[in-house]
Amino acid sequence: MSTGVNSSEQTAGGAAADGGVLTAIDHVGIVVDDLDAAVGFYEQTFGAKVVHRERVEKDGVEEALLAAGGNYVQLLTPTREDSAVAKWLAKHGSGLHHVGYRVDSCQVALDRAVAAGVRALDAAPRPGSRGTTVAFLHPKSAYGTLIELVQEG
Ligand code: CMX
Ligand code: CO
Repeated sequence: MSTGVNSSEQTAGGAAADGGVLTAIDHVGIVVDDLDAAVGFYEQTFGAKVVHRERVEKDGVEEALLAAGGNYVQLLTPTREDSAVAKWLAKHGSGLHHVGYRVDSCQVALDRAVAAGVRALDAAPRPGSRGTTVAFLHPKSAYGTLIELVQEG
């Protein structure tokens, strides 16, 4: 998979050459009230293709991932009333929910953020969808953006 426009500035291992831990935007997470309708919108409007679909029980969501170059659009809908996404949908309606940044090591990126004073929602990296390892950072300590750190594998 392409690592995006900055790939020439990255090492073979994908680490940012400047020592930073963000290697690409992995995905944008968009919460919707009707997953099939939202998938249809991306397919019909942009010819986008669904590359993965999964229920993530821990997060109480069903997701559809659509390819956008080497990156993804992650459409999410709640599968249970008490999930974070259900709460968010009830309050805001459909819309942009979080940004997933790709990192080489979720643990390294999480440790660095916590050391910098950012509030982590996950004490340790945990399984995400499609076999990724992820950790979330609280939007209130990240300029109003829910941040997901995403490590392949
Ligand atoms: N983006 C920006 N701000 C957000 C937010 C979001 N996605 N979600 C909540 N907030 C803000 C709220 O607006 C609220 O701000 P105010 O106090 O100013 O009103 C504050 O954070 C608290 O929000 P809340 O509605 O009381 O919600 P909770 O504190 O119960 O939960 C959060 C918020 C971020 C801790 C919770 O949503 C969470 O744990 N999220 C991470 C897990 C997740 O979202 N999983 C689904 C994604 C799965 C995937 O990508 O694979
Ligand atoms: Co996500």
